[in-house]
Amino acid sequence: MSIAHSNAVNPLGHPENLPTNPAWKRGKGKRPSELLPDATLVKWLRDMYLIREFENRTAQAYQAAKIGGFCHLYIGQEAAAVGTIQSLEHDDPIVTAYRDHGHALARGMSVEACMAEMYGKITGCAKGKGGSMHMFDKPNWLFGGHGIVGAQTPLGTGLAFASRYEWEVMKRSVTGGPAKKKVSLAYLGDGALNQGALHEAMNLAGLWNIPVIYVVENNGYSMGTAIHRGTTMSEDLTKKADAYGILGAIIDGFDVIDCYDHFKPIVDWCRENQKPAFVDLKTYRYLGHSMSDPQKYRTKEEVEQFKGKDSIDRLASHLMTERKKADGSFVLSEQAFMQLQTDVKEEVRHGIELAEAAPVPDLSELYTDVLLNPMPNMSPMGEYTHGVKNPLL
Ligand SMILES: Cc1ncc(C[n+]2csc(CCOP(=O)(O)OP(=O)(O)O)c2C)c(N)n1
Ligand SMILES: [Mg+2]
Repeated sequence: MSIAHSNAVNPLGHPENLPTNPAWKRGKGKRPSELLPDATLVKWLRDMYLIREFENRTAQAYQAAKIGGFCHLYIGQEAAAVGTIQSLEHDDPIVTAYRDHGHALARGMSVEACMAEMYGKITGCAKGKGGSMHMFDKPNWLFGGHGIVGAQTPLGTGLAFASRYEWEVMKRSVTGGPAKKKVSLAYLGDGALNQGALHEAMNLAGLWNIPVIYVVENNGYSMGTAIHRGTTMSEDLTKKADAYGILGAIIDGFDVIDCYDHFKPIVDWCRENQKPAFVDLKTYRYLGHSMSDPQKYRTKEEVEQFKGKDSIDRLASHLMTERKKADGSFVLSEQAFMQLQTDVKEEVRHGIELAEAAPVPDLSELYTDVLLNPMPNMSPMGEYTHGVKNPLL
């Protein structure tokens, strides 16, 4: 007797029509980045350079004890945030882990709001109460910055579910305006791959066709644990997506153009079909896990090898020596690149100056924004709002 459990129908459709096999890869049509205005690519360069400069200045401020608590820098991974966020609409929600300054800046948060948050100042994006790991920016559709490894993945799934519910059931957006087809991104580190919450979320996303993309920022290490020592099938993580009937892809997250050209078709497909995806985005962090990490788990040569193909250098060189304007000249001159760097340095310096000068929150802030109960009369939780002391503490 044979018991057949297999479902013969491929839930994703014909392989030819999948966004992992876009037309440009089959020699038809242009790459998505070729269709963009030159100025857009220069803006990407600026965004990545801004993150790099911001992080270098953050390291200095941390060493000078101006920033307290945990602090995880994004240097090396800039192309991952910029390439993926640039593939979205501005009102597509995103949620990420604690290495979050790059996502916040790439989403449009000001240097001042981001730095003031780390300084614990009232002008910070979370009034100085969240710190480095908890960047939050509702106007820019960034729903945190989360310190518990993997905890943001069900939240990203919920954001995507809410968007689909608005579009399909409510036919309106609760934040105003008409409902539209959206995609949400839930970023996670490779260390979150083994968290149960991720697998519960992926199962629901696959089962209910929730338009969320799980973006694994695979920098090869979870603190000091190399990925192959921590998770199964590390050489092909898309097999984890297969298990839930979710489209999987491996993308170079170290080259912003390549990242965009491969990621954008996936975003478009998820939006159009309201389906989930899972992306193994290969990247690398140049610095330690956090500000205190002796890095005994990797060699200096390995770090140098990645620095040798740095994403900012690569894009700058592409714009200065390969990509041409309509008039035949290169898109970026050496002088314009130098000016860009000077402007960014000034922007960061000014933002830090404002953050330093800003006041710390008043003590009364301890009791605001801590818990918001939308229906205080319908639940005993009402007692906890409006600054009432938690009786359990
Ligand atoms: C549930 C949980 N377990 C353990 C930790 C401690 N911890 C903080 S960061 C981290 C490593 C995560 O690495 P990865 O997800 O690869 O992110 P990366 O630091 O490389 O960006 C761990 C284990 C935590 N914050 N939450
Ligand atoms: Mg990692």
